[in-house]
Amino acid sequence: MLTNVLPTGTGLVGNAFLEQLLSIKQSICYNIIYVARSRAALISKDYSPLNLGSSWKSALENADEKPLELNALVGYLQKSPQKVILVDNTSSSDIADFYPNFVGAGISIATPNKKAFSSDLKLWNGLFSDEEGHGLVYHEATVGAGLPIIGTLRDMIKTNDKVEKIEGIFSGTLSYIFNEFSTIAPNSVKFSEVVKVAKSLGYTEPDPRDDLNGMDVARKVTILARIAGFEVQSPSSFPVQSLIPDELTSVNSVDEFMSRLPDYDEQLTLLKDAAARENKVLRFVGKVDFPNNVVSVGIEKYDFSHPFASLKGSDNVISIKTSRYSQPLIVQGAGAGASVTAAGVLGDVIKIAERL
Ligand code: NHO
Repeated sequence: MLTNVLPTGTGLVGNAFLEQLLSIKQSICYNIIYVARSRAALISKDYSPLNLGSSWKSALENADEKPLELNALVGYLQKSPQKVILVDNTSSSDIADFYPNFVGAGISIATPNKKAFSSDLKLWNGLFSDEEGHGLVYHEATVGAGLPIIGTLRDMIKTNDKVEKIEGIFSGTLSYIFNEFSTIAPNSVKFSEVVKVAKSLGYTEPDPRDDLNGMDVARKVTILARIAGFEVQSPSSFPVQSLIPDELTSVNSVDEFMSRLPDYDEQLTLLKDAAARENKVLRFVGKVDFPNNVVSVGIEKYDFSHPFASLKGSDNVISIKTSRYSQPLIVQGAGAGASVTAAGVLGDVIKIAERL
């Protein structure tokens, strides 16, 4: 069997994805007919596989074609003699907003791009359909990178289990920061010191406020809540605690933000010390709580014996309590990084190809 695959976006994840796709041996043959980055593309006009060896990066660097405009891309894909899978490894909102046009034209999508799934509810509602001729959409890597979270939750819903509570640590960056800041063994480390180390190790976004504002977690919680049946309008329609002091939200430079952050350590130190006196640690979590009708993102306290308290490094963890799993199902492991994220996307490509 042949499936045509179109990786779009060759950054950290896209690069790892292509390396992994080119190295797998499967009964299904994955033909790559289009590879695009922002300003250049390799396009197979006759739908024969592009000759991508180990030199695909320089071929793409030197490509003189521009990526197809999105309507033209749909037209090109509709004429493909084989079924096609669009792999969106970008963080583009324009491509995400266009997903309904792709799937409506029978084109399937695998992606780690959270935008389409965590923006307006109307966009989400236009993505999934069992109708004949509708493309399939798989997005396991939008939450927890390659960890089996979205597929597991969807299987629970399909088999008519009832989700009661989802609770988890969904940001690799904030996982690292809180695992170092609030530990079972007493420590006197300051919040700003940990943020500084995380930044120097490359664990944060270039501007750490993009992690500390809680919005990445809010997007992931929006996705999980919607799968579980909670009609969340958008990631800004429920409470999200920001870890950025109010006075520093509008500071222009990252350097100034980092140099002033220590002035605001006291509040989090008091919170950490109070938790420690109760034999608890602080963690930054997302929650979907059906009995209490609450979706939220923010700092919570957990007993030293709780699985979230012993988390290491930048691991993610999710706990799902359902009618069947009254003792919650727990999934834990590396939830950030290019290779595990790309593996999640590749797993989706394989699942789609097996269904086409
Ligand atoms: P990059 O490195 O910026 O690459 C994006 C590429 O897309 C660039 O090469 C750009 O040229 C291209 N591009 C942009 N617009 C385009 C267009 N219109 N046409 C063609 N190409 C276009 O970004 P990443 O890191 O490779 O990320 C790619 C996608 O994966 C994003 O949607 C991102 O949100 C998602 N993602 C990445 C990670 C990660 O580890 N890098 C994760 C999840 C999803 O598991 C990860 C995670 O959650 C990390 C998180 N920060 C955490 O938990 O702490």
